[in-house]
Amino acid sequence: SPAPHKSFPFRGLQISSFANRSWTRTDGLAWLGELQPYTWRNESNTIGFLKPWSRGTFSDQQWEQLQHTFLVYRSSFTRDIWEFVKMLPGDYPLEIQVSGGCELLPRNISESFLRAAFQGKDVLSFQGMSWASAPDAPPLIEEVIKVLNQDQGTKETVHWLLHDICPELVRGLLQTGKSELEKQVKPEAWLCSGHSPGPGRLLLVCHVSGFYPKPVRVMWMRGEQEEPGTRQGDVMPNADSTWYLPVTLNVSAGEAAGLSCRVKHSSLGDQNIILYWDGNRVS
Ligand code: J81
Repeated sequence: SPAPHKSFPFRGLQISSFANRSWTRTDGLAWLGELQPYTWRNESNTIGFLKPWSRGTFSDQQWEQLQHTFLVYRSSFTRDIWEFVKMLPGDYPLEIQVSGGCELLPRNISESFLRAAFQGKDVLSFQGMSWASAPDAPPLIEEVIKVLNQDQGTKETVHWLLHDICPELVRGLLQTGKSELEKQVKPEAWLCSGHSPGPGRLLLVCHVSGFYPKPVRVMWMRGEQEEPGTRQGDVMPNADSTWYLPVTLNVSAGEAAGLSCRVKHSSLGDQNIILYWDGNRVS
């Protein structure tokens, strides 16, 4: 199984839009770490497997049971929301996002969560054996919670999904998806100067690309000292499921010589990539 210090949180997401009294759709997706094994589009009655290892170690029969549970849930959820809207003040359009999942921790412990957001704000979560409102949730949520907490069957199902099914699913996926989850791809790096920030100044850019997994550390250095003005850009996806990150430093033209860019990544072991800025370059 993967190195114990690496964690692969599992997150299922549900996005439900209620445009008006008759139009609604619910889409689902799930992530294990930075990989997406499942999708569930509104148009489909089955959860789609996006990876050859998405089945994990569950049997066909276990998947059928899960599939059925989620199909019943999707239609009941939609019906429940129509009912809540009739009962409560407030109007369309409505956006409801539900996220839930689990993470395996050392010593065979696992942690699970389930929460829901209404119009983009957290409103409720599942705690222990019952539903609870989020801090600052609007008063109407208390009414929703009262109704939800009367349904013992659903509370038991949610508890079973979060505390039995989720960790078991993840344990299986860590086995079947091991090689992709543990994949390591080395970055390449190159230096450029970007658009000049002003007279007599240079924007040095250290481009780092093609690495996997996502965590990476890139620093502009003078000798052994990290330059405090180092600015991390956004980590962006390449088309081949590796990552790209630009890291910049704004310096006066006279101070560029002697600077270097250092890249640390798990695929490189202790072998950092170090590129020196050529003080004589014309760019
Ligand atoms: C307007 C503001 C809205 C705020 C956001 C709401 C967040 C919703 C959270 N609640 C739910 O997700 C539950 C919705 C469905 C649930 O209420 C039940 O209708 C549904 C069906 O239950 C009935 O059949 C069950 C057997 O199939 C049991 O017998 C149950 O007692 C009975 O009432 N429940 C389920 O489908 C259970 C599965 C829930 C899985 C949740 C995963 C996210």
